[in-house]
Amino acid sequence: MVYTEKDRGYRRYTVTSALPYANGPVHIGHLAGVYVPADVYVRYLRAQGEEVVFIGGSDEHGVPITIKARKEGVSPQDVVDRYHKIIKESFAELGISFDIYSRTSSKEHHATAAAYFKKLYEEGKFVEKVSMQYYDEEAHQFLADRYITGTCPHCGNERAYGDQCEACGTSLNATDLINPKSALSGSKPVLKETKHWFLPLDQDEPWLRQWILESHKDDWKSNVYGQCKSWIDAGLQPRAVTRDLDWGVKVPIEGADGKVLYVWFDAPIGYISFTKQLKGDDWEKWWKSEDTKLVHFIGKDNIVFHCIIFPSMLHADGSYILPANVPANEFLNLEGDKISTSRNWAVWLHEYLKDFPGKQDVLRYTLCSNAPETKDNDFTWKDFQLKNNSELVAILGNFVNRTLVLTQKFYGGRVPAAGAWSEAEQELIKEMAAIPERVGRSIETYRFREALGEMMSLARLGNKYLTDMEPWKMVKTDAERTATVMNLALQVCANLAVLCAPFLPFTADKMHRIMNLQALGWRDAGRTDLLAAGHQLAEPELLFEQISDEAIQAQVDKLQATKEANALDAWQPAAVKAETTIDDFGRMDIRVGRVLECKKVPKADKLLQFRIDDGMGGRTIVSGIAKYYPEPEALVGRQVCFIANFPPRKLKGVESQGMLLSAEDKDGRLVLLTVGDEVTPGCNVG
Ligand code: B3M
Ligand code: ZN
Repeated sequence: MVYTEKDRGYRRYTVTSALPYANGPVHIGHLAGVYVPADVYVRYLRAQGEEVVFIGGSDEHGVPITIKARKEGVSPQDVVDRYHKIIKESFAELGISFDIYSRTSSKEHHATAAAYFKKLYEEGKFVEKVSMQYYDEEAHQFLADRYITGTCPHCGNERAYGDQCEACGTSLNATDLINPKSALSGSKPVLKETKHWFLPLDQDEPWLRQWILESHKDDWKSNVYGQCKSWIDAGLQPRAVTRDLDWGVKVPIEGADGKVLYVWFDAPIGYISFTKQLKGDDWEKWWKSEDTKLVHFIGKDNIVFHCIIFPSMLHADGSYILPANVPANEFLNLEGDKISTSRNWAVWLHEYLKDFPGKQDVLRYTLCSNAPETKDNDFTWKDFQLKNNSELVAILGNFVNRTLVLTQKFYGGRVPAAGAWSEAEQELIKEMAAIPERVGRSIETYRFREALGEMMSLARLGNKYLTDMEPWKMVKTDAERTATVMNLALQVCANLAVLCAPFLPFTADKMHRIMNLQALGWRDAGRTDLLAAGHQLAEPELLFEQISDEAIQAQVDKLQATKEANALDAWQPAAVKAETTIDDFGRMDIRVGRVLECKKVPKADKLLQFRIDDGMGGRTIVSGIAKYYPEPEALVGRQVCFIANFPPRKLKGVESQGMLLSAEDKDGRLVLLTVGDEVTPGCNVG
């Protein structure tokens, strides 16, 4: 049973996590923002004996999918099949313990979403409107959502989408955009008449204001509450819930040919259709009973959809419960820069799992301890290594390993009987008894970083206790006292196996295995009799291992390569310089010369020394291009261009009479300007 009195009234929990678009893999930003906290929450609730469904799945409709398909020249179904598989498998490997991970392209979902729309339509809950929408005359397509970009009228972000500005989170109608542009053809779209069905959010303001701004003033996170308040205060607009697209859930009514449900109408219904898939006829109590607590885990860019639009849809139906909480996290950055799928600036989960096999809990721990719970935060590989080496290895791992190895050494792996607890034990026991509730309350109020810290405080206490007691010395003089100390240290290990489980499920399993510990509930934590005297432990095993500088450097290098690749992609020719004149140019004396000799300048790794046949007796020119021509002699015989009338200057003791011309390519490489043998050394270049 949970600790928070307010939650005591619930008999079950429906926990959902945002459905990732199946147009790419998941990355650490998704995990830190949504999936790790959601998984910690549901694992904890299950340990408390609560009835929980944890609902997840892939969001497979919407323009992000069709843009990807168009880019790759494949079908949207090919795209979602590929990424649904990658996402589902990588979540499972990270221990994200969904009770179901489904997908919105499933026929069950299409049926549920279409039926949901049809019920609201037949009950007259939509406003039918013929309106002018943006149309791309080149692509012959209406432009919705990410098919159209423009400047956000609220914050000036020039890359706002037709349905939302990701910079300020505001939900938009495409016609709100300033200077709209088609993402398909780049052309300026025209307005064309089309019919759509609108959710009258403006009519929902009174109850939304009461439900959110009054009844959730104290228990919704301030970042969530604040965003909702600003939208409601700004005045909610009716919102189109259909689109002129062909990929999605077909609108199931007459006169809607060529239209599909707006992805943000159909996707949240996925939570419901997936629950139906999971629970069959028993699904309704998970969505319609007042004694069910509904919690949505999302990132901050999804707040408007989960706090305003989806609740409006649920309210319009009238038979559903509303979310009790939507503990949205802020964003996680990577090495000081915004994570970006399009720029491949991310740590992809499936790649992490390949690069760090068996280290799922290290990532879970790092992302939980660094979670952007109240403000954006940053992930660095250095910090990842530090969290592993100086916290997991040095504190939790070290404490458990020392305790088990000493028990193996002193008692053949059997738990020794404890004598009377001294003051030191009583102090530790008192602390340990209070920690489960502290961890539990933090989790129940969505403060996962704090909860993790509370759990680790027990490992720190255990570590300090062993260091203070020094049983490896005590055993020489006081066997009885040593047995008591080791017994309590083992009880602390058993407690940690319970308390770390929501955060570090793989480590918890390993601890249960090496202590031969039967599965315990949360309420068992805090006790000092979890391991009976005489209980046989298994062979000790290390819980964590050091992560090397080399392993970290390899990741940092990988990101550096991405940065360089992005720079190349983003490269544009430099702006043309200020105007000059033919006279100015005429003062430059540019000639062709044949390379007679080319060699490195001693003690100058950047310089090459050329002997040039300039048709006038020859000259020496020194040039800083050694890095790009590792075999200087290969240049002999080539015809180069050079400025002949620069004053001579000494470079590393060599007099250079002129300057070779080279082009600087987009990656910074210098390439000598050369001409063929059809011209004669010494002739002019103009
Ligand atoms: N597919 C995720 C996103 O906006 C979106 C969530 C849907 S949850 C119903 O990145
Ligand atoms: Zn904006």
